[in-house]
Amino acid sequence: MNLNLHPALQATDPETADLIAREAQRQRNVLRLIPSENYVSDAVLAATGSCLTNKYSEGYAGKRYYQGQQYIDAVERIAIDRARKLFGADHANVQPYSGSPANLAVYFGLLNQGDTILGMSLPHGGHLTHGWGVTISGKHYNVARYGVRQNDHRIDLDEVRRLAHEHKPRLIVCGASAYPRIIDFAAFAEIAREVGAYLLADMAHISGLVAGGAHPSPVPFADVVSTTTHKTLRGPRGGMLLCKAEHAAAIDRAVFPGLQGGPHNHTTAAIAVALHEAATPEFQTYAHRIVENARALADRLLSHGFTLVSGGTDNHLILVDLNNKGVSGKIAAQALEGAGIVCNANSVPFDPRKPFDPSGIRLGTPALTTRGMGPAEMVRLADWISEVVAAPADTAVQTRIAGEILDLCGSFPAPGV
Ligand code: DSN
Repeated sequence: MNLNLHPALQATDPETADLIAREAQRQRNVLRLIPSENYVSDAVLAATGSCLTNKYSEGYAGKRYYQGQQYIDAVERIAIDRARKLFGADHANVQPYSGSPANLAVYFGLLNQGDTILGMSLPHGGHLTHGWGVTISGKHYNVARYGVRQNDHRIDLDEVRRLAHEHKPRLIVCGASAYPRIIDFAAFAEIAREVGAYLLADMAHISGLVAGGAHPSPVPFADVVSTTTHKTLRGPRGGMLLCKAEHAAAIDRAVFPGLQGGPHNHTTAAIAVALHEAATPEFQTYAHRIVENARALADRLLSHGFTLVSGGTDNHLILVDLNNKGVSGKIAAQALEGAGIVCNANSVPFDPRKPFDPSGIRLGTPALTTRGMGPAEMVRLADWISEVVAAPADTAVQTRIAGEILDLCGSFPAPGV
């Protein structure tokens, strides 16, 4: 929390201030395992809470519809330069409000309504905006979907190729929200080339790993790469698009004026700060530690008899299939929260249960790694998870473990809270 602002907040609106303070306390005192969440640095938080929120600046640097852009233009240019340099991209747009609008801008910029998209199925790990039926991407475009193989839960590239040749998509989407393995972006690019499709790589979950050299980059292979800025990249809530030079004008036009009005300049500044942090050697170490921790957690969960989708992990997340434990994802997630372990219930591939109470839970290590936890803490965490899942109705166990976790959290301070 920005300590300079807090007294004013307290004085003006004690009710909201109290809720923020309680949320900060919650974030301090529990183990946060939702793989799309993190703790930003005090510097990122300060930029997010800055006076840049007061400024309107529709347009792009040097071509705005409002006066008074001396500093805003410079901030946006810095963010763009840092994004291009960090990821080796021809062009960057840092204005998307988040990942969903970023993906929508790609479809709006490169496709016509009714064109065909080939995307990863949501229950197999894809994202809603990759063509799922209830979203604009599923309603305004013709969608074909690929998934993972039943025997090893890896993306079935033979199926992707077969579907691409059958449906002749104008655009193929790769990237996922719940896929624990390395994605072969070069193979996707080859398939896209074979059928004359654009390739969009959504690296929202892994962009911090890519920046830190802990996952191969999609940037050399994809026409456009989308990302949020707040997951493993550890920036503010926001989005970015990176693309080849030939798509730059179409992508910029699609973001503004196509889909959005004024960019959120406080977010742009915080993205610039996060990109500065992500370019440091410390961040490289951080990215590799995220993966090391996920592997340690996965190994210990396996030793407790848990079934992991694909058998383990190569990245920041683990998908646990609880069918052999006789407990649903929702019940397990609620029991774990009672013990101070916060994760989310998640569908597993070929899930026999419904999405609102699916068979799995999704665990990720980015936030715990930011706190400085390592493999030893992951072992303790897996032991606690096993104990809670074995007796999800046992509130005494949950209370005892919540106390042990409170002690542990005291030794690993979290930035910003
Ligand atoms: N909602 C995000 C997640 O939790 O994975 C994806 O955008």
